[in-house]
Amino acid sequence: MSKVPRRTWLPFLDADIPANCDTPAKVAVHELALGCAALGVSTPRLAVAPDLGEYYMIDGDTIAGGEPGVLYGAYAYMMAKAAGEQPPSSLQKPFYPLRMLDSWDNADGSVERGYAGRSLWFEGGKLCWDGPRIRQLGRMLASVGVNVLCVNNVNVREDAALLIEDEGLPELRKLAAAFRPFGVRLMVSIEFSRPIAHGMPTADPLDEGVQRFWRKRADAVWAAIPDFAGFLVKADSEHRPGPFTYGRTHAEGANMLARAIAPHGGVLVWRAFVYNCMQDWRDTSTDRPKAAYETYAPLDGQFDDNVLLQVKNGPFDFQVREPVSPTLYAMPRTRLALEVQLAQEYTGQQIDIYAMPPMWRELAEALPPRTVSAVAAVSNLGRDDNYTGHPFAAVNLFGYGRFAWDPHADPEAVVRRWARLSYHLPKDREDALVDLLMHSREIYEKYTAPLGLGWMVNPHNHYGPNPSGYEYDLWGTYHKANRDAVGIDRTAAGTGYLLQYPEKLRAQYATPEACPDNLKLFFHRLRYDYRMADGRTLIQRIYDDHFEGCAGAERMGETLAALDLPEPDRTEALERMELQIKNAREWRDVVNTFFRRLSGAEDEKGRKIYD
Ligand code: GCW
Repeated sequence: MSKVPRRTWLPFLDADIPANCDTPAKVAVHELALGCAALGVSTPRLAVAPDLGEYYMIDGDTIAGGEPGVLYGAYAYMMAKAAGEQPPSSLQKPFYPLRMLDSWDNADGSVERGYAGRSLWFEGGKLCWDGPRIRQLGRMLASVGVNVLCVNNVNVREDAALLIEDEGLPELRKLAAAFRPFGVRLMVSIEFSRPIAHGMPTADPLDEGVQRFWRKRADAVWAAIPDFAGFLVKADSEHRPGPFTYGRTHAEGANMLARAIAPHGGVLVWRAFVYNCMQDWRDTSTDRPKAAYETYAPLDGQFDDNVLLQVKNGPFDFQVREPVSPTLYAMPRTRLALEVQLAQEYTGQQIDIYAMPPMWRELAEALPPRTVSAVAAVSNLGRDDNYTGHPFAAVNLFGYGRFAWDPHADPEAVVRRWARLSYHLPKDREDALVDLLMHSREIYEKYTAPLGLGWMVNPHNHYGPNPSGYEYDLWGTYHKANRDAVGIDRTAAGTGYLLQYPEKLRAQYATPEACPDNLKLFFHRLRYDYRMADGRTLIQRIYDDHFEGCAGAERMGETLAALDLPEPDRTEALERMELQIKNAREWRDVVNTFFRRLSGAEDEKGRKIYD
């Protein structure tokens, strides 16, 4: 028998949704009856206007909208009431029409870069799930407007490839039916070379047999699931197969698949995460952050209309801080999707607290409006009781949905809304929790990778410090610290990466003086005695930031202990906080010792740095 699922930020919805609620409007009626009674507020009536689709409007006691608009409106109404705020009164429309969650779940039940337990819907090579838990998840996703779920890892392994084949489609169809009442459509990651597994001699996108193979597959998928969202592809990246094997471009590869699914209204999401992952560290002519732009910018205008090119927010790979990917500015004639990562691969692995909404706000401000037409987030979900490992990691799923709906929403208001819905703390404690979350990234950045220094992590698992861990490796991720200096010159005089930005953006990074401190060592190679704008030397800033970051983590521990969170969140959060503090001390001491040994520079404040 399944346990009652945790309610995360929707504690007032404390019963399962009956299986006969098979449309968003029926779910909305059920949820309003349940939630409004629990909250002691009047139950609005629904006016379904199919033309409105995802839009909704709350007017007095009526929620008008399409499907799933009325469901979004129902949650918006109840969440506002639960938070003691007014529901929105104007017509509500999402900024991005596609608000995707990409899970990196494998068919064997493991989750690549998963920090919240095993997969919620795979085990033993097959789809299988717990109904109440999936309905609770559907409720969570609909409450923040996520509308597409990619079911499997972009690294497609054998059993997952079967999802869209005759063996797998009946179960996929059932999962689609489970999420449909929540306005969530499914997507699947596919393997570019799949025709070969079916005995074909090639997967060349220009081969007619290959084109026929994919058309037939698409016909079968959409016959089983008419509202299926589309396919996601990782090609020619980290040893995945792709069009390069056949001397074809990524536009040729993507368009071939896009044409197979276009008659069904499907979208082909093609990831732009392509770089040389077999680099020789001695090779200074290759600079990994330049890779995506070099591959894709020349293809602007060549992708079909139903292709979405999905670009990670930064040019590397979800480091604590990166500049916005120049590819996002370079392709005005291509439909782009922005990819962010809720899974905290490099940002604390759902042990260390790291609230992302402030970071997404920076992104929204950096990107001109309508540069991207969709967003995707790598999921942080798993089978842990609380869905996200750390109970506070739920703020990132909640915040992501809010960001995808309205990228300009105030991040502090979003974080506060989540905190209030989840915990209902007295005002001073709520303030303390919001403050802790809002500063969590800054603190994490300081004790791990300040000043734009990425990649000092332990190889493979990516948790904990290892300053030289990736220094002589294949992945193109070097800081080149020596006894005098650290960082990479990526200006015109260096690797030339800076030249990939539009002219007016270049100036803000072009000189060490103009470049913001938090990206200085990403763009520049600086001597340890370089004077920062605040008068401190670079080496002193490295020491200070690591000491301050670690002290910040220790203070977070005190704040957390005084919050009096309800159980089991309190125990879960406190247990993880012990690990976070241990991690922060390790980072402080390892990184400071590394730089002191190299530079010979003493800490001006005489704090303990090891020999
Ligand atoms: O950096 C890498 C991650 C991989 C991931 C890859 C990607 C799914 O470490 O685990 O693979 O990014 O985004 O494709």
